[in-house]
Amino acid sequence: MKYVIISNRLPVSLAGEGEDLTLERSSGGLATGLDSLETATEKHWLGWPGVHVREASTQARIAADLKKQRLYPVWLSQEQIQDYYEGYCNSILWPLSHYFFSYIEYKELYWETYREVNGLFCREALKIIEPGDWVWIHDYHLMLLPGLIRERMPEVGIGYFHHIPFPSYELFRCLPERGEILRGLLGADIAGFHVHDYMRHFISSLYRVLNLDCRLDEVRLNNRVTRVEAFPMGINYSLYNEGPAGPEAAAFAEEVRKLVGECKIILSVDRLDYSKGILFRLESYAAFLDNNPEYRGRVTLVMVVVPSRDGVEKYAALKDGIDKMIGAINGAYARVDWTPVHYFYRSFPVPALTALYHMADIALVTPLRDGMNLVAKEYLAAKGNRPGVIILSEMAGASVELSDALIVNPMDTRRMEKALLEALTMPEDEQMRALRGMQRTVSRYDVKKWASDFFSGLREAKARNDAMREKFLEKEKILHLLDAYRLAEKRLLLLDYDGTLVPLAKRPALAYPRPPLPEILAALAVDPGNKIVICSGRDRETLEKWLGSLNVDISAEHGAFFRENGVWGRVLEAAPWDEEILDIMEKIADKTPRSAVERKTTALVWHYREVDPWLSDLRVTQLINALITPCTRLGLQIMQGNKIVEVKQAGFNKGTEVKRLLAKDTYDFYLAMGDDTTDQDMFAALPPEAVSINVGFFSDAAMFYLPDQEGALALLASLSA
Ligand code: GDG
Repeated sequence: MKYVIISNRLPVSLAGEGEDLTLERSSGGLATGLDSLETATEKHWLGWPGVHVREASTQARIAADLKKQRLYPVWLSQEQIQDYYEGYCNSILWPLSHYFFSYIEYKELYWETYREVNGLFCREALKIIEPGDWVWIHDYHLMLLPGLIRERMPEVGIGYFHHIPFPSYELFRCLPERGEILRGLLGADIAGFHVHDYMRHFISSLYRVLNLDCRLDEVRLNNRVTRVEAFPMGINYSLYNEGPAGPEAAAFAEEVRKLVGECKIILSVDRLDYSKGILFRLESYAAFLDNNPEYRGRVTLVMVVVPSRDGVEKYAALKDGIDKMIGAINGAYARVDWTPVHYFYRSFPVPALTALYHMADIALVTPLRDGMNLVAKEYLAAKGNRPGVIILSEMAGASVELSDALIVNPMDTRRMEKALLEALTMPEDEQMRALRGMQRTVSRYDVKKWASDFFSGLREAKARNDAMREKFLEKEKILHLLDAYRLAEKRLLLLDYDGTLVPLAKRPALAYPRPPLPEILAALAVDPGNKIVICSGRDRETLEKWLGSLNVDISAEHGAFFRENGVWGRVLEAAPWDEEILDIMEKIADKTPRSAVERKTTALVWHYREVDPWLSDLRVTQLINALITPCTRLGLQIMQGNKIVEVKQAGFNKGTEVKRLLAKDTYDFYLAMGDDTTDQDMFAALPPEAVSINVGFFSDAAMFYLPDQEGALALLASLSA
């Protein structure tokens, strides 16, 4: 067993050139987090090394070197780098996910190459993944990969983590490939996001694009579940916390102090990216200098911009804009003894970066959108016991945890300007109080905890999928069941109607029986050893009309009424419906298009199968809230089923019907099939040896499950043959 990490980039950096090119391992946050996982387990990492290498001999030499460190390169061609990485990833998915819709440059070729490269990653991955391994796929570059690996290795544990925001459905729906992307992600046992907002957007896309049902944090597709969860990524806390004490950091700090003199330092650190809000930040700093002349010469902005994605046109234009704006600010406000903005368009070694963090009086972290933003957390760790203030964008995932920061809207330059003043005048003890609280959070939920929490989630999710596979009624188990059926002499067959004998229909009236169902039931009924009971929540009249001519017994309205040998009996007396309850239900139906109220003798049902999921969620909550008081007063039960809310008289359900039947007779074979929550009562009331089958999905109460209604009918057909 080993861990196989797959990300677009391998954690390596480049040294040398041409024939002498070598790749050295770099230890980013992710690598540190993974290193901390059970050291006994091997960790293997697959990804693009970040460079184009044409010569096969150089590729082979580098691959051999990397392999010693359990790193495996996926070599991309120049075209693939351009159309997959710079194209689909960074000119479509990135701007879309960061709400820069107009920056999208859509080309079909980009998508084709994205698919091709995901396929290439899959082929390379399959060379190293073995059964029993744990696969962890990272980020938006590889969203098809979980599904591709799942197709070839149905039982392997796969986790996926999304490092950037998952956009709102209204944006995500614009992607022509939205369905394929979502299905790709659902190949994972668990899909992780930084914060719950992205989970919410992902789940709403699943509802609306794939029409899938999510139950709390689980979504079901193809007889498997994918768990959806938030895992806010942390940092290597000790690296940043201890960094400023090192000699390299101290020497760098001295140089910086010489450069800025006594000025208070406002620090800004980002990769070059339009999502980071650098221009708005500069604008608010300029406004601050303009409106607060007393701070000129007393503060300075140290701006680090790390070169990134320079192959994408928008980035080159942004770089130009930043250069010009900094030029304009320095041109307008600089004095011979003071520079308003110290600008570094480069990357610093980690010790230097930690020194900057430690010295900075204010960290100005104001992305327009950011999945998490680790700079904010690194700043807090590096501050140690020194006061400092963090001004943080509400659009960064980090703002969910770091609520003690000065939270700003990064487009509100006026608010940012005020926040700068607030930070500069904040008493030190207040700064320390806020820092301490946030440091506690960041040190506790560090990158190790993040990685280990993710793996715990993955293990649980996989265990659930394994348990489900166990319950799947596959061919061999069906043959076994047929044998037991044939050997038995006296059998009780309990069959739910909707969703089990007939497919669920848009409207209840459309689910009438059609061939071959009547023929199958008739054939089963011919056997004198069979007692067949159709156990439904439907009313007597409909069941009588649809099934009355067959030689089967019927239980209607969840066991309130029963038909035995053609004669109807009842468990309780019907009472007229309470006006208040009727009124509540009808009002909800009136204001919810495509929903309807069904009146039965012992139950009132609100059906909402065709209603938009967001609206139905709202209405279900409203309806249940409104029903609780009158139902409690009248002793009525509120039940939620498959796209229904039902109010019924208490004291009976499909389970009580089973008990009534068992009290009257004994059998040597029991079979129950159903698909809804109400059928779980029926399963639970049966003797332990009974064969209970949940249709549609795995259920804890049933012994087996069949994935669909067609399978359920086919099973009955085999029994009747
Ligand atoms: C993506 C998501 C999410 C910066 N300057 C230097 C330097 N850095 C390092 C920082 C930090 C990293 O770069 C930047 O991480 P962020 O989280 O801020 O942003 P992205 O690169 O956009 O990362 C983001 C992240 O994935 C993780 O899931 O938080 O939202 O967009 O670690 O320290 N490192 C060095 N010198 C520098 O000058 N050595």
